[in-house]
Amino acid sequence: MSTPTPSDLDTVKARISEQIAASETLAALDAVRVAALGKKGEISLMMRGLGKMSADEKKVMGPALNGLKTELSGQIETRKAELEARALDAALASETMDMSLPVGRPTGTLHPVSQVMEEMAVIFSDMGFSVAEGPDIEDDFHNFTALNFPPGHPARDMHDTFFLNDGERVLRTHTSPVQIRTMMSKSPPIRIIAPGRTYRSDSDQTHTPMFHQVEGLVIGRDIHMGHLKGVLMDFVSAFFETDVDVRFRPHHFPFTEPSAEMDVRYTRDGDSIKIGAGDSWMEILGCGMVHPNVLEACNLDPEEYQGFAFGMGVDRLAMLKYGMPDLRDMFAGDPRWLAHYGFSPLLQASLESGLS
Ligand code: 2U9
Repeated sequence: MSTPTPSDLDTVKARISEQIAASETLAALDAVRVAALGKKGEISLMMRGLGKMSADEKKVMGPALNGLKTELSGQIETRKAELEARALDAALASETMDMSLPVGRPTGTLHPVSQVMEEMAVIFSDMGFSVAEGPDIEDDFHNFTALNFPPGHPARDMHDTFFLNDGERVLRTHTSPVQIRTMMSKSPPIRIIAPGRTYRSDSDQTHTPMFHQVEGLVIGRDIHMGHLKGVLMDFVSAFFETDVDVRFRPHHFPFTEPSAEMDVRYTRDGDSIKIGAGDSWMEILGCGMVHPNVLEACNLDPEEYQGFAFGMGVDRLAMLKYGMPDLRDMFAGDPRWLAHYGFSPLLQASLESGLS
């Protein structure tokens, strides 16, 4: 091989530059790089030839070869960046996902218990109530003592109440401790409902050890039984979405005095039950004026403040409204039952558009 001259390098540079520009893929570009600048590449071999040159030749060709190497490396990097950007653009174009497209028909449904709790919250918010919540694990004071359950009352019994292993704490047997906590932390006027899970050691055709309640509490000045009747009569008619005839029967609860149960008129229509009118009465909730001892336990003066409270079982009301025959199916988690009795999670219950 004759000793190359700087003008030979111009020819080499033009040829390799053309190959770089003509490379359409990263693999083709890398092949050009290896053939020119790799260990046994054309430029590398020419650099190795420097050793055999005269001192004068070296002085000219040394810097010329280094310059060529730097120049070609730069061209290869530039082309590589171009090809990588082009590959990214192509991938972005072919792999795009339109996040605004609808997902199709949702397969999950809202459990009837959730739906009914939602409906109750809508009805009571319209009457100025807000929703309050509290812990499922309670202490004796909030679950029993503050609610005027005397020591030794049967409801405190091991047979009815789930105790934690410490023998102190309990799974709340009603949501009433939420109202106790509210009365102790806020001042009247109070208007709340307390929906949630409750627990009693009871299991048969009409009882599950976990069940759902919605309770309500109103505390203010000059609150009386008339307010209680008005709120509850309006509630049942809104809930069953029809005029409902009701009656109040005297009853007893430790936490209210006087206490009552409210019945609704109903009739049977074949297998189904029609609420509103008819010759039969069905009990659907308990209620009463908050007992003075309960107000005092929460540091409220019964001479200054009065209130009414009510409580109802959500699971039974859901069965009544939506015609579910068996309580235990509610918590079996069978997807076929949920597909049949469940509600669309996209439709919000509202008084304007209808509750269900
Ligand atoms: C406070 C004061 C009073 C809540 C009330 C009832 C009547 C009632 C039952 C209905 C069916 C429970 O789910 S059920 O078994 N509840 O009849 N609950 S008055 O009274 C209160 C609550 C809190 C501070």
